[in-house]
Amino acid sequence: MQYLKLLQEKIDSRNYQKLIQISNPKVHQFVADAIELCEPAAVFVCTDKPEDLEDTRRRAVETGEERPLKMRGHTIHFDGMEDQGRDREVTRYLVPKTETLGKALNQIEREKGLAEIRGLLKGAMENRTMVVRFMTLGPNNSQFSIPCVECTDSYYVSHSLNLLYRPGYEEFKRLGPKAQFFATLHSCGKMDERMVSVESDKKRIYIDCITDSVYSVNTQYGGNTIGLKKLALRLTIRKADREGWLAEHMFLMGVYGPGGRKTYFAGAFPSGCGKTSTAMLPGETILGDDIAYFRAANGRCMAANAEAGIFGIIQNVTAKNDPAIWEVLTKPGEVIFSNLLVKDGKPYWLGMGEEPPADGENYSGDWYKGKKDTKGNEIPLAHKNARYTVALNVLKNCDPELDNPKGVELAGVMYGGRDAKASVPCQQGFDWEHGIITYGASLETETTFAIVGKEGVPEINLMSIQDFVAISLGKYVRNNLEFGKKLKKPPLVFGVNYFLRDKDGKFVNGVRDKHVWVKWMELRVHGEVDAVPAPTGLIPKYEDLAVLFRQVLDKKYAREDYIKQFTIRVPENLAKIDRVGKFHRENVAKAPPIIFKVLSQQRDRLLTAQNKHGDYISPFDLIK
Ligand code: SPV
Ligand code: MN
Repeated sequence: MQYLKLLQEKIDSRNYQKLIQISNPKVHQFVADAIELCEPAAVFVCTDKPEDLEDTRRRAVETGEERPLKMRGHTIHFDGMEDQGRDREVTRYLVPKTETLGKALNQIEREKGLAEIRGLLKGAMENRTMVVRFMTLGPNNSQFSIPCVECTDSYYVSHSLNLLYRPGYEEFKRLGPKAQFFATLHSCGKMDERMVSVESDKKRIYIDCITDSVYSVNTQYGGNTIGLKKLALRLTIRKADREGWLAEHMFLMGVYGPGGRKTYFAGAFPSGCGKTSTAMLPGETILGDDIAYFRAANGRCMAANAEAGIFGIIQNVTAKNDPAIWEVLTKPGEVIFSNLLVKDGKPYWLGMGEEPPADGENYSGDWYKGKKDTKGNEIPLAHKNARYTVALNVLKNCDPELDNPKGVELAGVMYGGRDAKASVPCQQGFDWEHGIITYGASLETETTFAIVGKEGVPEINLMSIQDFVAISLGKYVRNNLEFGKKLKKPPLVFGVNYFLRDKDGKFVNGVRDKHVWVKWMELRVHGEVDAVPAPTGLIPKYEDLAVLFRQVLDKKYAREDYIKQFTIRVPENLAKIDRVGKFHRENVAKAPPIIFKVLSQQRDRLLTAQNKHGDYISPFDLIK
């Protein structure tokens, strides 16, 4: 066969032997095509063996894509100035001429897109080694497991895969010739002497749903290049849609309750809305911080983390608020830092609670306070999206069920937006449908403040997953609604909002209050506290919160605080329903009619309550 001949010719015999031990002809074809297209100088097939993983670690430093820091095991990687985050503009679905995915999704005609991106990848790995990686999404030997292969010319990407995913070489061998898998082909493209991709105008990330593969070129930022992260999530959502389960942009955590019992929750928050800080609440356990899979098994909702590590935002990580991750970031062990400031081999980031140096090296090269970019804007010492990459199991609070092939039973789901005006800090949906629609499908965040003190413009980010939904948004919501019907006892659905402000623009909650909400949810799951029916959901009772504030935060909880936080703001909630309804009517192709029905029932409840109690309803007026 032609492709086997090519593999034999282009790969040295040791690596060729490693490759053909996987008996899947589609894998061979994918690798052969990658070699033919990208023309690497050598090919390294990385197995699950410690010496192969070590080789990746070492080469990431030797090539200069990472540099060692003072602390043993710590390295720094820089992405280009124009490559500091996921790039929505140039991330496109390849869609056949006769089809469309609806106007909310960025797409390009498949043949045209393929020609463009393959053109950019032609010869892109010249003088470099192509690494072939086999990994899995979800725990191994499990219904959740999805095999993935990635060919990349970046040892930084390969090193990140070591930390973020489960090894898959042995899985591919075990699965034999017929296994279905996701494939990613990535090249950094042209790099400068700092080993940073330079042709950012030619950055492209194209997703081919027909062949379950992704092409990525002229970029290094993890969210654009680590195929198993957000690139595979898009393919997974389609697979889950075909197979009747859910792939979600959610953390997973264990919450302790009375007597030491542990209850599992998932949570979806758009970036900057408190996702990681919730998943890492001190004293609880973390099972995942980004991508969760849900499957119905005998009427129970079982959940697993697609990943095995964290690619986390480092801004504002402090010793006081984030003790578990702080310890990992300041002790010897394997950590990749990216896009922060380094001075004398020590990393510095924004909001770390330490005085930073006035110069050093960062993603712009040599940096000094006051340095400007080409547009005249001041370059901060570290990027706001600077990250750390670590394996989850190095965290003291890592949940022991991380690799359980059955997953964990999920008892609750929370959706958290950034809403200055309307939503109370914590409430429970009346049922699965009401929660999914009025919290998940209504999730709003805010655009950045243009003028200090002025509130941002609300922006809907449906279930915090809008960027990754590769089916129509309406179908995606419907799948969530239908999923609940497969469960004997669907997880309770909660809406949280850490960003409610009073009329003077001050936040009505402290940053640690979220811990109380989570503990309240745990008690609700076990039926151990009552709730007050409000027009927008079931809200906590003052007495229960007073006990929890004392227990969890050792704080006295005043009635006035409760009133301020849990007053139902009718006009603001009505306005929110209008925005959400408009969004679904205009942007959600095939929106299920039930969305409009549930929103309209919510409006009726608000209007009835308004007639009786006025525009601003104290929670105490609702207890009757
Ligand atoms: C996010 O932006 O939602 C992330 C980081 O989790 S990225 O890998 O860039 O998607
Ligand atoms: Mn994410």
